[in-house]
Amino acid sequence: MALVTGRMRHIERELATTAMARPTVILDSVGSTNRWLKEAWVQGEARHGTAVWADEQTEGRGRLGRAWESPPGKNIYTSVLWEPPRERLSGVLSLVAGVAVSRAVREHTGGDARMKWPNDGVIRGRKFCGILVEAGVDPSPWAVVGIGINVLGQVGAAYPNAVTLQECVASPVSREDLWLELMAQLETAYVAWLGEGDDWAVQAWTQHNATLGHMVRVEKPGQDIWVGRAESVAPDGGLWVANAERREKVISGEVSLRLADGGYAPESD
Ligand code: BT5
Repeated sequence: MALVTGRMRHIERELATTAMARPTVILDSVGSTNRWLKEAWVQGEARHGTAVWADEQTEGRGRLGRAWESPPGKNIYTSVLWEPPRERLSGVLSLVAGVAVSRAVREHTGGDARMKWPNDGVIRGRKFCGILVEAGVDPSPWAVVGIGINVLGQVGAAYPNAVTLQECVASPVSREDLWLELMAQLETAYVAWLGEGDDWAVQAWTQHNATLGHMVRVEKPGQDIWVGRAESVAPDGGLWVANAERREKVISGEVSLRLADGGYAPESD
């Protein structure tokens, strides 16, 4: 089993937050940080801000039952619990988390990190990050915000669209420092969204996106594939796509989004 680094163990002391990542549970290995945190919350052992960070996941998950490759010693696999007001729970949470990821990566590495709708962090047209937000209202509103960031080394050949941050930026990337920055940015973004509303999240997300303005291919399981221009992101996190014949709001969780030419994401805007 991988050994968590000494710094990772004591990292909570270096946090610049008041609620986010307080407390943080550090694990050598876990099935999925999202599942672990959800279970802790159900058992009354997690509250708003509680975070978990694992060195390795043996059953890391993406959307629609897909797998998230999570080898030890290289990356960030982390989940944070949010307890937003019931009426504020929506797909916008994924945008709020995306804002925090791109700001943290820009701040820490200087790299041109962007968000591909709905939940992928991309740099130089390849995926370095996946966000999985799971939420519910029973017995009170909760959201588990799961973030996987490829930091060091290389991702397996099975994922040709994937990249690690260290492959894209010149200076050394520290996963501990990046995680600290991510927690600070999650706190800032959450507080701004709570106070200023969903439009704040849409605007902030739009600033660093790799989707709007591009021709995209909308693929819903069991339905015809169509191509349109990605126009805007709605306050509920949906994506407006339009062509001469139709205009539709595409909902996250239902679709895979590709560029019209089949590419994964633009290299730059
Ligand atoms: C995501 O799903 O991108 C969300 C991934 C969320 C992972 C975090 S890690 C911490 C927390 N705990 C969890 O169990 N999950 C969260 P989706 O959009 O469905 O993309 C999944 C697809 O990305 C896979 O089908 C692969 O094609 C690709 N993929 C898998 N591992 C990858 C990796 N490490 N880097 C880049 N792409 C990957």
